[in-house]
Amino acid sequence: MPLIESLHAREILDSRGNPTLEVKVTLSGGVTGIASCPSGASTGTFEARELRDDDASRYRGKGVLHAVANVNGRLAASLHGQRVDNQRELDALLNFLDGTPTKAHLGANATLAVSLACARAAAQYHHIPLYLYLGGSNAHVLPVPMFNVVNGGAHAKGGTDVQEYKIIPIGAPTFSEALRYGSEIYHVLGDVLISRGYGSSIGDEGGYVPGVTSNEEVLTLLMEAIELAGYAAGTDVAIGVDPAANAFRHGEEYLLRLDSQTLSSEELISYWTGWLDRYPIISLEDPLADDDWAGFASMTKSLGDRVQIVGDDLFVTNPAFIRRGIEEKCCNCALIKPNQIGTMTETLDAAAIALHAGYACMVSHRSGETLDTGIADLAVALNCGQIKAGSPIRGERVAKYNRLLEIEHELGETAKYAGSSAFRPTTEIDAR
Ligand code: 2PG
Ligand code: MG
Repeated sequence: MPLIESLHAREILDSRGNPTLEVKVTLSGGVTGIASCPSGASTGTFEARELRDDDASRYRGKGVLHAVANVNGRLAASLHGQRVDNQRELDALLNFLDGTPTKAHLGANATLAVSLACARAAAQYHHIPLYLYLGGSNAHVLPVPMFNVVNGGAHAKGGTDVQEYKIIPIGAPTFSEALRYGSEIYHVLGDVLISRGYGSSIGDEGGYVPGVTSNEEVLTLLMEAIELAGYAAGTDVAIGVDPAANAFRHGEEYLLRLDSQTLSSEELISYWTGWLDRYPIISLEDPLADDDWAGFASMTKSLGDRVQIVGDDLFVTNPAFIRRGIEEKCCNCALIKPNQIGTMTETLDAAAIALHAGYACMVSHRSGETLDTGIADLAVALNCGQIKAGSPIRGERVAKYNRLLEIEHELGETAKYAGSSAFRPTTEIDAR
């Protein structure tokens, strides 16, 4: 039986140079599993709590030594001798030991790193890849990668109000070809920006931060780069946007600084509708703030059969919030970020609830990342067909895409690239 012998956590740095945890679990026979936890900048109000030391004398308060101590102390003692390959039971134990609804006591950064490290060790013990361990023997769908090629909002100070502009190679025949499309367009876009005198500075997720004069201008630049690279916008490559609207919500209104516009929730919906009319946008994430459930419902009703509306800050990968979304018919896609909820079991539950109701799911990285590739395996495990992991540059971003190349190779003939079939805009949410 694969029993946990020891757990050991260390403080490491993420891609923004802030501390996070890496956890190693060792089984009695010597098999190990290692995992680390990412960190967001534009976080949803109700995300599970990331435990930071708040000790200003280290890392400007962002140290994670308390979370590390929680793993090396209480969790190591409690998990010693437990079966590693019963993920549900292990994660239930983590929740029990934490005792809060938000993992505020142990820290979701501690629990997620432990949960994922255990899943890796279990997969390793059984000699199967992580995506098969998490997803079962039918895991075979390679997700459509959404490349965040222009960064703004909380990921690029002084950039656009809109946080993410993504290119989505829906028309590629395979994942590896999709990656090639993305890389080529990324570099052509860089040339276009330089030719306009926009510079080539880079944001947290590897996207450019051009000095445009409106939020919409980026879309015209993307269209140009897609076509210049030799692809058809809309059929080969579509566009996705994550405004992350919490960041520009002020009181009851939304302030688009770059456009010098202050809009109500209804006016902002019209603003996005204009974009849908003019550009091949197939995915729109957090178009409204995360307390605007009524706005999301109204938008899903009017636009849900035209575009994928993604709940990120709205749902925070939390089964309870996704259930509320289903009840109130908000969105038709759930973003899936393991560290928003803090265990692999709850992540899998959140996705299962969404998929069962007819929602699409998009697995996602965070803006502060590590070299951990767990989300690549998770996307294949879910057969959900969508992943966003940033631009096709920077080690912590390409690690996920390169892991997907490896999985594609491993699956061989049985690998199926999701392509446009992964995007099923609908207003038909099943509220059973
Ligand atoms: C988002 C994410 C990832 P962050 O809003 O979708 O791109 O950003 O990790 O900063 O929350
Ligand atoms: Mg988001």
